[in-house]
Amino acid sequence: MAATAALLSGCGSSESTSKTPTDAAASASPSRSMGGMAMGDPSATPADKISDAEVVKGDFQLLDTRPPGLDDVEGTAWLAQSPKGTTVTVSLTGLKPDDVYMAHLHAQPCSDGNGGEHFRFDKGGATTPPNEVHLMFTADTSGTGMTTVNNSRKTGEEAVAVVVHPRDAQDNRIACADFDF
Ligand SMILES: [Cu+2]
Repeated sequence: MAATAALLSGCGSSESTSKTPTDAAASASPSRSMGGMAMGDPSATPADKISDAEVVKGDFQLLDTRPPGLDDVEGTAWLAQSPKGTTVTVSLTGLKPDDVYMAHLHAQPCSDGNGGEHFRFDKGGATTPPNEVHLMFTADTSGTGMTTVNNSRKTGEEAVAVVVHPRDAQDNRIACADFDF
């Protein structure tokens, strides 16, 4: 009888809390555990090394909306789609040492509104991962930054570009890369 009661009460209470949004916690504290799960892991297998994948890439081009001091930013983004979903890797140099950056998959080409809106799997859905693809990373002391993120769904050809921003000033788009589908 005691076991039955525990089972019944456990059923209702633990399930209902498992989908709590984590975005607020993630931006308040850039901890490894959050970033590793939802917004990238620098040690993950990069997109251009995923087996059984279709891989496209793009070179970052500077945008006029970039903040001062970022005129030498360059780099590459890769997007791999495999039976496991989508993997995105960004690799950049010329960033400000130790600064934190955010990159997203965007839904329009770089020439169209600097990438336009964020790509979303469900158009009317959440503006946070995993419904969007975000990559947060910190530049090292030489201004180099890279990371990789995985998503279990395939973007198809709808996520056409990656835009990188300073994490704390996301209106200031630094650079954009168009994928070569
Ligand atoms: Cu963005």
